[in-house]
Amino acid sequence: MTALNIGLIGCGFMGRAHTNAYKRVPDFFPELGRRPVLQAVCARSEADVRRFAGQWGYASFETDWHKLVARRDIDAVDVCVPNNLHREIALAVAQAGKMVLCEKPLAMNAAQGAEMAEAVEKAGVANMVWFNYRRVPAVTLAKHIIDDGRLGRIYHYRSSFLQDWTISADVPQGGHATWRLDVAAAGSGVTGDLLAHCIDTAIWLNGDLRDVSAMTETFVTERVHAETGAKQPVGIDDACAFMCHFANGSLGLFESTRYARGHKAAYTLEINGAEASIRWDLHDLHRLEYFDHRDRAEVRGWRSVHVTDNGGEHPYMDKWWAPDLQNGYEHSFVHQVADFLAALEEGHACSPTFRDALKTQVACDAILASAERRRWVEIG
Ligand code: SOE
Repeated sequence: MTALNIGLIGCGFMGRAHTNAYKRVPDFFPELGRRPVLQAVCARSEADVRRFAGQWGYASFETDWHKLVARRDIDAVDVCVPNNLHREIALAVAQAGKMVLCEKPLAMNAAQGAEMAEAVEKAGVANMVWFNYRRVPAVTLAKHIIDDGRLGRIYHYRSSFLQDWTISADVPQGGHATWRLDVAAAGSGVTGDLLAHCIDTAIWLNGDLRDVSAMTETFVTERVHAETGAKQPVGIDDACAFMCHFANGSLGLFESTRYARGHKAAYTLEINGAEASIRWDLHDLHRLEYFDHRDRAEVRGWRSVHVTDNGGEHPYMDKWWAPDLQNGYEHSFVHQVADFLAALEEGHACSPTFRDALKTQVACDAILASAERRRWVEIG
């Protein structure tokens, strides 16, 4: 196995999720010719990065990302920092001729995303964005079912991502764990953070969006900034709902909020076709619900497919345990790394590339513009 030396920038929640994936892949996908090696991790705080490197097994650490990008012993850079740093780092990585794996959303806005997509394409470097939910086996199975044409003509796509962690006005904006509330670091609120997941999956399963009509709300309009200690206006959207037309003629309905009391990460999707429907819920991520109108009437009804068959019927599951033994959230990242490595070997791109993820970024910009202007916005 050839080594693929990883340089990770950022050691928060996603740094852990991605590192776990790099570590698991060689054990569970031994047929792959490339093996991720935890070569270096970078974060601004020396104490934090030293602890992270020791705990997760990185060979070395840096406190300046420029140094990590310049190192000759790094093949691929994983960008796991707040959104406002994605562009600058990704451009530098591309210029250094290295592979780049970027946390979602791709950028702060579509203009930045377009610049990043052009940069990696010009440099000819492998690139990918971490929209991990595509690689939950039940969601991948949904893709196979749709591509087989089993739903028939698709009429409706419905999706939501609900949370409740920012209801208290005491939650600060900015800083280590709460940069997602600071518009200068995040670019937007739930639109870029949560709806971006829903949109990426929707485009993958159901094709491009044609136009959008959206509303957003900011329920808490001032919060203390964790870095300055001062109370500052909140610039992000706390909630966003939008409807859209897809290019295939179906109608879409999407909702996301951090104010749905009782919900922590309630990502759901449902697709209704002329012949069959499917639905999926992150709370029960190993199940795909399926209804087929062609079934005999006596037995017709929603069935809950436990996506655990390991005989090749259910995506990725032949790599894991035994039928009926399910997997979870972290496996979606393992699968994404495995697909990236397989694509490298086979000499093709691994979706979502920066170019693919730019479509989601364009949709997010259109959604925010529509909410601001209170009218439909076409997606170019
Ligand atoms: C926000 O709470 C968050 O962690 C997102 O940033 C992730 O992308 C999502 O998968 C779970 O929720």
